[in-house]
Amino acid sequence: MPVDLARAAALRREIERHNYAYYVLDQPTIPDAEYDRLFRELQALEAEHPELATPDSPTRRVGGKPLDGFAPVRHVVPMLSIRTETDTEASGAQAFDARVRKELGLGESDPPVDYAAELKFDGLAINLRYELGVLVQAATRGDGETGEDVTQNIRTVHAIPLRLHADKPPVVLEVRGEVFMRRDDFERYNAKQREAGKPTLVNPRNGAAGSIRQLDPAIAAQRPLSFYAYGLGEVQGWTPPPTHSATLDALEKLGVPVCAERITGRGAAALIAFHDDIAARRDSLPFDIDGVVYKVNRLDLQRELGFVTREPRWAVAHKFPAQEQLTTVLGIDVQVGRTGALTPVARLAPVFVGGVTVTNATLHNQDEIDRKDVRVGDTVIVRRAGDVIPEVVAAVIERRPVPEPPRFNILQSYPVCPECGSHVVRLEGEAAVRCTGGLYCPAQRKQALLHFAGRRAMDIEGLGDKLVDQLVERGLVHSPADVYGLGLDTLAGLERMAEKSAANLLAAIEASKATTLARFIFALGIRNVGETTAKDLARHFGSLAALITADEAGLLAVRDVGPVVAQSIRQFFAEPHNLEVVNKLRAAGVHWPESTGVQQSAGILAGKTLVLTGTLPMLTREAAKEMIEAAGGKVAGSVSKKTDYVVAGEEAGSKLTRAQELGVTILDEAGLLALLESQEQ
Ligand code: 5U1
Repeated sequence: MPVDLARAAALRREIERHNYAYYVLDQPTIPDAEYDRLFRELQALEAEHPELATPDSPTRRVGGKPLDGFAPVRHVVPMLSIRTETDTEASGAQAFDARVRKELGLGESDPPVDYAAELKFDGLAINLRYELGVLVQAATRGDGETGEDVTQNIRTVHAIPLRLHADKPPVVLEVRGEVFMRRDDFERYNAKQREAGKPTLVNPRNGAAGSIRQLDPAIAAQRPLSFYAYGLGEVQGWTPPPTHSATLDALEKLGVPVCAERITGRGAAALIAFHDDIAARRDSLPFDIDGVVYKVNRLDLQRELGFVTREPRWAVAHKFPAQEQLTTVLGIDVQVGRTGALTPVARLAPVFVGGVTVTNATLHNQDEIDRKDVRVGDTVIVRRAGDVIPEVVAAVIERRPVPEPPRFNILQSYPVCPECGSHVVRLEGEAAVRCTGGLYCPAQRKQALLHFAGRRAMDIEGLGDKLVDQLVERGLVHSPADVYGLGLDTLAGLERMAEKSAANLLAAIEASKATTLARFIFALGIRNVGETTAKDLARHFGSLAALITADEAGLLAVRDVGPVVAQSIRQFFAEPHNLEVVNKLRAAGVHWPESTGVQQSAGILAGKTLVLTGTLPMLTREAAKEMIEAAGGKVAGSVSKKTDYVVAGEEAGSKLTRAQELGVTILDEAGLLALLESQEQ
């Protein structure tokens, strides 16, 4: 054998061995880089000697030229469909067993029938034709008599062997099974697409079916598909074992993927046990299934039972309740969560899905609504899997009413919170639209109270979640200010509250009135204002009034306060409902020592904005920033007309040019230091 030919054959064998280990056994044998090296070597050999390329070469898995259409393939052995039972109880298995026994002429005293049971995969049925062990054709089921030739796309499915693992392979072996997409592959693929701003797949099933029907195999090659075999078509030159389960074992030995979730057992009881086991574990399987399949295990009995129309009498599919259905969006409401996030919820025409009637489904947030383009009046796919809350998977655009309903925008439809009437905002960089009435909104009441009473906030010992639940649910507390109006009798009347603990709580409430400005700011629960920011704000402004009236520039002058935090603070105090609660708290006696803060300390750079660019000879950027801020200045990221000084070091780039264009004063490090020193004198 010429050297190249032998090397190509060896590479093909080795690469396919690694493929099998990785995609079928899920046990990678070599690092990706090494695999890539082998693959490239084979590609190079085949490019140099096209005569070396064989139909079973792994290089054919990357997808060939786009097709004009799929050629028809007539199935030598028709691809039958399967009788389906949708009832959820044991009756499906019992009825099947009773029918089988009757057809086989078995009486009550005859032994139970041996069955095989396996999963019904939610994908696309495929016939793989191997001739002398080499995959020569792959076809869809079509109408059962004639399918479509999808060989090019099927070659891209790494789990499908291009050559069977056998020294003496059958002359012809047709393997039947399902191409599907695992859930994790589906999620990963969609995440990648989303990141690249490309279209996503609706669900794993569509992902599998759509990929195989792709006319461009290069696109199919990018979709992560899997395959499991469940039966045979035409066979020549091979005698299958006498049972279905042993046939699947034999296929597995030939390198064909077969799902391990299968059993054999006697009588209806074994089938019922399998059904119940899989039904309980359905949501934790790595791929979607739509039920289980029961089969008479002995192939001679299968032959004896034969077919009715296009369905074998020896098999039945026991379907689980569908996890996806179509329905109509009647309207879109919002629900206000504990943190004030407004979650859009589609109100749906009632539909039975995942075993329950669904009338609402979450739309998550505005970005999801935009991405899925869901509108009122649309026909949508609704999914409910296990205990997960139902969600709208996609809108069926072809069924959109004419004229088109408008796009749905939360901020436009809900300018104020439906729970409390406070204004509603979407902060920069956040997916959620939020109610700003944090202290006042009933939806946020419990959360706000717990936070307010927390150890690092007002530190009201004893006011924990059980108590907060009772106080809110009995309508005793509407906002944190009401806590200071609670009396001993009221507290003592609560569940699990004795007189003593009520008195202790009352004392803790009283003691909390004397606090610090930092704690009070933190206790307000302003979004994005944590304990450290609260301290910085208190130190900087010195009084609550100064904080409340601070404009954006004033807030941005505080250490570590960026535009998002500044916006959160401004929005919080712009909401009259919040100010009302703050006033009530002060009226109730909450107090702290006030100071003038550091904002008025007129440093040499007070009110000035500086931009740092390039590398300074001595000072690090952080050190320069600290010195500027200590002198009352603010460091900004970009140069504008409002910039007072640009401090330029070495390799200063576009910021320096911009400063020159705008006529902004430019300093070097020495100039900056001189300016700062002039203050100290
Ligand atoms: N697991 C499995 N799925 N499935 C689907 N076995 C199986 N068998 C089928 C079908 C349509 O048909 C044969 C019973 C002919």
